[in-house]
Amino acid sequence: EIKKKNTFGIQTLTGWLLKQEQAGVIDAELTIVLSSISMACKQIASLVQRASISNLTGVQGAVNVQGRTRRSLTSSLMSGRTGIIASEEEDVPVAVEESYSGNYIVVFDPLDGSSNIDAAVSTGSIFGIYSPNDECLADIGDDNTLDNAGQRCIVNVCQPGSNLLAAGYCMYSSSVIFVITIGTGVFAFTLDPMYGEFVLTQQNIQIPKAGKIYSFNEGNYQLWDDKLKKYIDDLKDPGPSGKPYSARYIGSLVGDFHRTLLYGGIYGYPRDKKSKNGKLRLLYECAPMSFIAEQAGGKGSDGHQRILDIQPVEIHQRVPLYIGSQEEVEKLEKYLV
Ligand code: P6P
Repeated sequence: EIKKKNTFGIQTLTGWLLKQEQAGVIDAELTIVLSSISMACKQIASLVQRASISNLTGVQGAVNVQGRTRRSLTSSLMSGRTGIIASEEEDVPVAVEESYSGNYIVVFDPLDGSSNIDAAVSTGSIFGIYSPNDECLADIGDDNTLDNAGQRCIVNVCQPGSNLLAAGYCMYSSSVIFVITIGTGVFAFTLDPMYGEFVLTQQNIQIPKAGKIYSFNEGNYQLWDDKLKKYIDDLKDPGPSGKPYSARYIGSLVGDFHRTLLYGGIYGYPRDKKSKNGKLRLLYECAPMSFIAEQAGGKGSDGHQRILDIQPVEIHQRVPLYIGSQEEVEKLEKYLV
């Protein structure tokens, strides 16, 4: 008996987005924005995978790959229905020229962890999408950047993560995985190199409620405050189970987060004596990742409050980040009271 291969079981990202649009979860403009982001991520994936071949490694190489990924993501967004974009690479938000512009506000980090490129360690692009904001676009300066009159746009880009409509990342690793939430759970799509499409590989991902993996750069241990040191010391205590936590840290937020999303545990980038607010950016690193974490049943905290409740006051604002399994983040918060 010939087994019927269920060719209709494969769902591409494009097909999934169209289904969400048909179901009224997202509108046509947002579908276009998300499609253009996924297209840009495919381009970045090939850039990253060929970095050492096309001489994009080493300091100058890293600068080039950073520049090229930024241009690729920005230009792809330009062709989308985006109104304003704010990126780690731009000092101020950039307005998309009138002819292309839609209304959505997209914040992104084109290539997080890019210092890992030379060693071919996982890197990633992170994005978040906020609701349209018409009057904001009216203030845009002639050169498409937000001049002083455009301060309201800055304010409108600086929205709390609780306003996010969609968030996601693309991880460039042993496989290229596009993870997205539009507020209805977390979905993962793996790039099939055979035909260059992202195909649905995991749906409604749930972070394990607890996990004995902690992901911190302990090189900063001496700079941390005593309550945090006590928390880390206690994780190493084998305790009655006889098994301490395991440490896993690759120095790339997207790779460390994706492992935490699937295996459970906690990733942390604390404040320390040198960096009063830690290192990671609220708008285009911590908030999008926290939206994903919460949609998967986990938590994202600055140690005292929900990341998604923080009202950004500056585009490149930094905050401490503790993110992952609900029970692990809550345990950490108790130590920091
Ligand atoms: P450190 C990469 O530069 C990054 O922004 C995150 O991707 C990563 O988790 C963190 O910084 C690594 O920082 O200080 O441990 O090298």
